[in-house]
Amino acid sequence: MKANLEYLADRLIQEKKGVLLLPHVGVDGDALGSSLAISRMLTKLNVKNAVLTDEPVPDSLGFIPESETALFFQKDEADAYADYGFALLIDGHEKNRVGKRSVLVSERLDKGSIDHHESHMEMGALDVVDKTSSSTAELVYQLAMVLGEKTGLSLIDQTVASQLMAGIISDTGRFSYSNVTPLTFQIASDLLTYKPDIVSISFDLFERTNLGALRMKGLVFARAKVYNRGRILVSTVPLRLIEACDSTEYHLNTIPSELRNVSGVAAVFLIRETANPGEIRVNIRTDERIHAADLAKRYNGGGHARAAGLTVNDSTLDAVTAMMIEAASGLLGREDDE
Ligand SMILES: [Mn+2]
Repeated sequence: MKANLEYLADRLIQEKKGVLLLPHVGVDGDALGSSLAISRMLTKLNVKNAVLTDEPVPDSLGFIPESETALFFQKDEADAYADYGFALLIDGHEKNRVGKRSVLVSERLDKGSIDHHESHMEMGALDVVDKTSSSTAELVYQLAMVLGEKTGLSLIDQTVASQLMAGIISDTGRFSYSNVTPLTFQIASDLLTYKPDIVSISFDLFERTNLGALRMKGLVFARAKVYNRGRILVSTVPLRLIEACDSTEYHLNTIPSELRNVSGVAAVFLIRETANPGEIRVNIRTDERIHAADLAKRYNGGGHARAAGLTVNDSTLDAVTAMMIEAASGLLGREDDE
């Protein structure tokens, strides 16, 4: 990983035509904060760059400094980016995380990634992928150090520190998940010397809500059902419910972790209809009894050991629910086995 960090730093510094920064589809605090931090550092190094998202940046992430510089990519704009020389996938490294921006990447030989998700593909020299890292932001901090050594410039400032802290706080659940390591705290400790406003960052990521989102959460909790002697918990969300609450799918993002708090539960599934007919999105949270990313991988999804996700096409909430209960029961043992 360290060698790849060097290769990637060299590649970025030497890029003459520009770097496309591509956070994963369904952009979150880590993907966006990391992308914006790299963008700001590249700008300081006089390297042309653009952050392109697959969807409009959700309002809830608007607090991250310079989020207004991220561009919502439209397919008919592909020509505008044809002259860029390098594409960097951020907080994701597999093709299915690029979404409709794949038109920019597919024929492009020069690409790399910086990511901490579980990997199922062969890595190139420009892929900085470390699943032991709490967040991509943690890896971007290490990239900043290498870029700093190579150029003699200090690239971290209060803005970069805020962007990276947003990533770390987001992916560690405010330093409370099992992915936190001594290095996470060392990096956070250094970033704090630049005085990012971590009180606001934490509030914006985990507390701030609106009435629609609050109602949505209440309904998702009320609809939760347990299976397999309380070891599997499922809540399903029809699209009409999201619409009735005047909420957005994005507001569901912190709910799966809260569902996992139920005592005795080994696996949580939040299963929802998306705006695309027949498309069902599943968020998985587990404890040590089930490896979430391995389970998601069976359905072309992915993620981390305790948190993962997948998307099923041409299906229904009921069908996907039955499929998930069956899969998790297979891993946990049947109800009547013991
Ligand atoms: Mn992440």
